[in-house]
Amino acid sequence: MSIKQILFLIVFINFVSFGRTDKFPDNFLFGVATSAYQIEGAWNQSGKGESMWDWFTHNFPERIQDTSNADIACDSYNRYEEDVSFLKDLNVSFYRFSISWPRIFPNGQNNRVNWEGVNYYIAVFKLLKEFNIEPVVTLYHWDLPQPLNNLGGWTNPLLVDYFANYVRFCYEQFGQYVKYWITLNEPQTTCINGYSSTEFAPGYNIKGLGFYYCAYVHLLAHARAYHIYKDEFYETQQGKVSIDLTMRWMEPLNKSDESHVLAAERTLQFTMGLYGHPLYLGDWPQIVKDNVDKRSELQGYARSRLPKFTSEQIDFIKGTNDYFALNYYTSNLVYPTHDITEDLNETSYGKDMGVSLSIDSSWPSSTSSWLYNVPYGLRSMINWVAEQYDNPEIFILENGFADLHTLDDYDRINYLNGHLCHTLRAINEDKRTVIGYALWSLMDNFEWSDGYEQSFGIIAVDFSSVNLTRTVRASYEWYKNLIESRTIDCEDFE
Ligand code: PNW
Repeated sequence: MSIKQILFLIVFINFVSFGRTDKFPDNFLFGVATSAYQIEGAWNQSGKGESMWDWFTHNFPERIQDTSNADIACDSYNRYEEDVSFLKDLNVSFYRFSISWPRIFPNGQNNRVNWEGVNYYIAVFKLLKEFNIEPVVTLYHWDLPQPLNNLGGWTNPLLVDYFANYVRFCYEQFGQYVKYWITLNEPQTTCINGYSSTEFAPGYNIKGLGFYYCAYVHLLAHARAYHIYKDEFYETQQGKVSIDLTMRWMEPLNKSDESHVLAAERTLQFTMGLYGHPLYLGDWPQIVKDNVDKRSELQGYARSRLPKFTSEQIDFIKGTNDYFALNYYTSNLVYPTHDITEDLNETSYGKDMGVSLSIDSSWPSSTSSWLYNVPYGLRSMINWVAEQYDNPEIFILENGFADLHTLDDYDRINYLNGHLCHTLRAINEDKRTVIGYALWSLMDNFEWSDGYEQSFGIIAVDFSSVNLTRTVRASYEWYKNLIESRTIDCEDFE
């Protein structure tokens, strides 16, 4: 080989292996996400009522890792101008945040309006508009007014009416600013952690029932909120309405064992399918009906633990997702454990699925016990959703990584890079429609039962300082650069 040929080879190898960058489509939306309870603080300021998370953290501090609460949190209620200045600096297309129901209706009902709370959100909307940042608005991110929790919260179908009154008011007051609405955030997470475990508010461990009743009421409330928008507001406001669904990707432990493949699919149906099926195909997934009805009968229940939808309700829920709001954080391995006719003494949704979950020891961990870095799981999840529900427009509205407050957060950058590369592959190679991506989170905040121990922010918040000092992390600069260049290096993320 001549010197010339060798030189050419070196240049060529460099070009293919180091110089490769991938570009996001011009209309792909980049944003960041937060939620009211996690950042606002001001828990009883200016007329706000008590939420079930206020009640939960004040009454059961031992359920939170560091016994903390979000009474003050990032104090964004008083510091939103500073927070929005970071959004402007990042140059995001959109900001996903949530409205606190008890800040609008202190007792949960529309007989008393807290106008100071309404004006706070209007001020935020106006500031975002000034900087050309699209608001993506979650109507409910887990902070239920406590008086409604006292009535049974998300197990009480009457909640559908209260939620309807609340969302109608929000559409009236804020609708002129909003093109993307999210009715409810991640019911899967709260229905497991809050109604089948004591980990999250309200901490009602209603084994084998809470999981399904909570899903039932959430779906009816979402559909009602969707129809109200379509019937009363769409014509003038022209926005889109979705429910935000989260999922871990479920990988069979042994891919060549058919029973493992079936176990993984069954788990996807019991988690994502429990919501996706009623929304896109109508009614609960067949496997959920078969398993829960059968086990309930064998356990001697007079009626199935799975509440039934009437045919009117099935039609009412079907077709009520204008886009697919998808959150993805991590994956699990799945294997079958028992036949559903066995182990009848234990009543739980886990037993109804007949599976167990584990993880692959090669998956890099985060500092959070449940969060492993599995980027291909996001691509698999996007493809599963697209195949099951006929290619909906997918908007990734949460994805992020936990660490212990480090400023040089290269593990986070690595996580985000991998997940964005797999998103691009889903777009370019699998031809899926993914319209945007929200990084969780703009800044460190109250991480539910982990308190302030785990940090998800690309901006660090010093919770011990008087001014709750915000400091940008390495990942902030990385994301800012990505938003500007719209390109990403995916060489290491095969
Ligand atoms: C989401 N999981 O919760 C919530 O929407 C956010 O409020 C939260 O701060 C963020 O993710 C990080 O936790 C999740 O176990 C909680 O797979 C748990 C899981 C997923 C999402």
